[in-house]
Amino acid sequence: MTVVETLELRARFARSLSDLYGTEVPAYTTLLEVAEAVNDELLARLGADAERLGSIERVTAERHGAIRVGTPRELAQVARIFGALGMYPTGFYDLRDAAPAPIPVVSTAFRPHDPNQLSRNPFRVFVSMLVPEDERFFDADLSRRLLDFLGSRTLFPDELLSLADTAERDDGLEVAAADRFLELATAAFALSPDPVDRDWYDELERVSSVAADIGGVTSTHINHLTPRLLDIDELYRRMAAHGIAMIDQIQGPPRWDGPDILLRQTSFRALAEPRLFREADGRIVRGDLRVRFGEVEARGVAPTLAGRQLYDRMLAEADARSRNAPDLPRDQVLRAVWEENLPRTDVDLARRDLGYYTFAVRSDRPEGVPPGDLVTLLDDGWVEATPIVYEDFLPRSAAGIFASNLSGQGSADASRTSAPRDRAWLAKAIGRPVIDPDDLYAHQRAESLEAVAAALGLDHIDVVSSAKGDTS
Ligand code: OOG
Ligand code: NI
Repeated sequence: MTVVETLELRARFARSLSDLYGTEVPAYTTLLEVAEAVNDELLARLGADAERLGSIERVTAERHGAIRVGTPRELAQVARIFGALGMYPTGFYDLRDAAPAPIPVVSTAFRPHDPNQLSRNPFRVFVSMLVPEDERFFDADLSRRLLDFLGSRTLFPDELLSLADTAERDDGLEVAAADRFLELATAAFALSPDPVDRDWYDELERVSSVAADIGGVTSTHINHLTPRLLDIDELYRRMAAHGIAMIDQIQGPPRWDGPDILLRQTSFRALAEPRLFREADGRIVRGDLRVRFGEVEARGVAPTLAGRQLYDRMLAEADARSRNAPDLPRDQVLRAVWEENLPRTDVDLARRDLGYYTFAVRSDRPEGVPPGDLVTLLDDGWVEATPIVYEDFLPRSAAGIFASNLSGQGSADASRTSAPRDRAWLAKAIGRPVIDPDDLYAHQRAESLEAVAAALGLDHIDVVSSAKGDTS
């Protein structure tokens, strides 16, 4: 019996979703063409340096998707479908107190964990779940009606879920079952032709257009699919020439001449898409909704917790400077802060334990007794560092992307009680572990250091140097 393995299922699903989305949103196809041209040109110009954070094959196929669901029951079903594709809930993002606009959702990302799987196909999906119990957004009456509505709809057919369970159990599916699974899974994320109940949708939209997009319709859909760029600034410039209006700025870190960390993202505004509506008097009419947008991203080095804290401090510093000098371009303010605070080389990011790297023994290492700490091993040319790519998301960018595509401001009453949610709550609600991404990066680094230690005959390598009193 021929089996389509998990990796191939994931790669085929990513392609099939991309094909579907391209037929639904033609601007996405333009985006892909421009993205591929920009990546190829950068590769031609920089050669191997362009592949520092992933091979061109990986980057060309790389996408993240975003979908939105209503309840833990629906999220648990999503987890079964992505489980079949080797994608697991990773990280917890609470967008409910996000600036510039709160969104009544909490989110996690489904993605592969194993570095080898990531390098072969890193498809990931950011999945947001509504919190109808949050009184800051929904009063008791609306909350109850929303929960009833969500409780009575079916997003995923039983056949799809049962194929997903088989695939997850067996690490793949037999050929015909794989075809059927991919067909059903793709169809589950297509835009539905069902009419949208106008009054219900509008009522939710007054609270939040994301709430309306989730709870105002009877199905879910892929909201966007994001290709990865090697040069996001160049894409930003070129999209205007294709007549596609981008949001005001690139979210996240600035362009600068040191190593990129985390994630830089930008998007084009949601396009009006034709939808059918059911009016209060029962008439079915044509109209449109603007909820789906296009997004691109560039990925950098995964920061350690210390690096992440530094990132948060640098953003706060940039915000303070922007308040004092509102006319300065944001990118320029950020770049100045980056230049003052962040090391300019990978080796320095690794030495100061701000970024995650894997390490390998150099073929031209010195003779003699190797030192027992990482900083000296790097400084004295024993080991080399390879960046670990940031595979996750950034809540502040996510909030910026959400907000720049909202049709209205929505309404939230901050004085009312929120419903507490965190990673542990989410894991319990969906009956699966939700992994802390930092554990994955730390584990990958630790494994590489163990291999280095074994090769050099050391029992242990200290990540932070005590030898040279290095505090630079
Ligand atoms: C998700 C927004 C977040 C990202 O890349 O940070 C996101 C959504 O619009 O549902 O996709
Ligand atoms: Ni996105």
